[in-house]
Amino acid sequence: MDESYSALLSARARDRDVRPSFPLVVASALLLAACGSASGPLSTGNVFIIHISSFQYIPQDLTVPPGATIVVQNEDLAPHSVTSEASAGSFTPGAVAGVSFDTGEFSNAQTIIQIPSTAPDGTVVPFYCTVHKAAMNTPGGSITIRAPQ
Ligand SMILES: [Cu+2]
Repeated sequence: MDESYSALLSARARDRDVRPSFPLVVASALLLAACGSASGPLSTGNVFIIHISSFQYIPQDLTVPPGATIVVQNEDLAPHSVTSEASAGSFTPGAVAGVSFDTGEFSNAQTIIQIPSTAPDGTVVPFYCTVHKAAMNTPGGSITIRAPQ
């Protein structure tokens, strides 16, 4: 399951003209969640959404558990990305505590960020847009990883 899904994401990254519809992405994410077993990283309720609209990340700061799936929906015709950085405002791709992600540039479409199930509790990963950097209306945001208490 995980391998085929990774292959799907890789294929999508290679061919940017092929973009599944939003319902397909959500259905895929929910299907993955439903497939999560005791040994899997996903469980029901682990799907979150970041919208990008009018050059703003909504929400700007999001808290998720380890193993979360984050659907990123860019509603702008302009291309944006959600790209992790080691420190907020550096506008350089990077990782915090081994956690990194990068949607790549995409417009008017959806893609997925997968937070590792091994992501350390309390990790705060800043992110930015590789296309617009400080020119975004929200120049960045953050994903905080918080294990369920
Ligand atoms: Cu942007």
